[in-house]
Amino acid sequence: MTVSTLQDRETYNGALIGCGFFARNHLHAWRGIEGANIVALCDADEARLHAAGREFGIERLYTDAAAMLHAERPDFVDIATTVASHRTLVELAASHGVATICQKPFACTLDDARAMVSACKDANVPLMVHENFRWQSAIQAVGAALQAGEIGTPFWGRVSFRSAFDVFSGQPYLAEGERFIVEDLGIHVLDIARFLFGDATRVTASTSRVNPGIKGEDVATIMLCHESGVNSIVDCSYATCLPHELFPQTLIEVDGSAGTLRLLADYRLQIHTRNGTEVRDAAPSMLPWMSSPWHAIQGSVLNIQSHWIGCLRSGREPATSGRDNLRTLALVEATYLSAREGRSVDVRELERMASQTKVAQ
Ligand code: NAD
Ligand code: 89V
Repeated sequence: MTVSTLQDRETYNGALIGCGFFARNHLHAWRGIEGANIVALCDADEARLHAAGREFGIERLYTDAAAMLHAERPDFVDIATTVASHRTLVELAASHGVATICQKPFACTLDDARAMVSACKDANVPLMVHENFRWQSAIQAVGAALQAGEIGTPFWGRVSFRSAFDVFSGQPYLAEGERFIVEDLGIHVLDIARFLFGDATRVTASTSRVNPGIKGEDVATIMLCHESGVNSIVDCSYATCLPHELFPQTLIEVDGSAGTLRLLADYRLQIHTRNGTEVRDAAPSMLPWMSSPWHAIQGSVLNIQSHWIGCLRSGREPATSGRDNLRTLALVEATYLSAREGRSVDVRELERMASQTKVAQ
């Protein structure tokens, strides 16, 4: 179904592929979004498929995505599988003319990602990457304050995620890949930096592994030069044991020409100007299906999926469209290249290269 034939509908029928750890959040959120109706589920693993069908009262269940798209002809498909299957599934959806949401990391390589964007463009179907972190209430509040010019023109920023939370029990595959924190979590933090400060042209990074029980890196420090003139630091760690575990909070510092902004622990947003200091509560809400500490992420899932329905209705391109996400993926790739070769990376040059460098496992 093309962008224009999807506009101005009351209800959109969706089908979800991948009923694993994170998909429950998608399904809970869809239930709360007016105009969204998930009619069918697919998972190659029958036990997971049937468990999700029972929990969410969805009866049309498939172990094969092509069979589901052929039989159901949904208005959109929500792909919540891990990255290895993304290109095949997005291209499958495009070949059926179905509007597509794809979880992050969008693709294994920049070339794959470009092919997926092209497939959806050629089929004239909308494509959104489920890049949800920028949709957290606190991150949106930071974006709104900067947009409103509350601290003047930003010139420096830091976007920081430091934790020792055990993500491996829920997502064991995270311990097994050659790459870990940049491709899984850094991708969100880099996307937040783009959301706040615009596209970056130069990346200088270093990475390391502290936890001996995993294969990939779990610490990354990244310096970005943005087109806007802002210089920012993106830092992330899953090896940081704090007296107050902050998972999954992202802390933010921005210095501007007329003041400073700080997103502090526990979602306190501090704005300081020559008129004084104000601290606002930017905490996410807690709906019955949400649970701490995940509620900030769960709220962002609700927000991004509501945005998707709004975009289908209006014909607008989603903020985190496939096209937009190519720029976030380029920063992931630039980070690994910079850390590996011990040099700064020109992002535009990297984008120009027909690169087969791996973005993700
Ligand atoms: P998971 O392994 O728990 O679930 C994936 C499911 O997809 C499995 O049940 C698997 O059987 C199924 N699957 C895989 N390929 C399939 C195919 N071709 N057809 C049908 N079913 C298929 O993974 P997860 O932890 O739920 O993660 C899924 C995605 O969500 C990942 O890309 C991950 O990075 C992302 N994620 C995002 C967030 C976030 O906040 N944005 C949080 C956690 C995970
Ligand atoms: O958002 C994610 O992709 C997750 C987590 C927040 C646990 O890192 O993997």
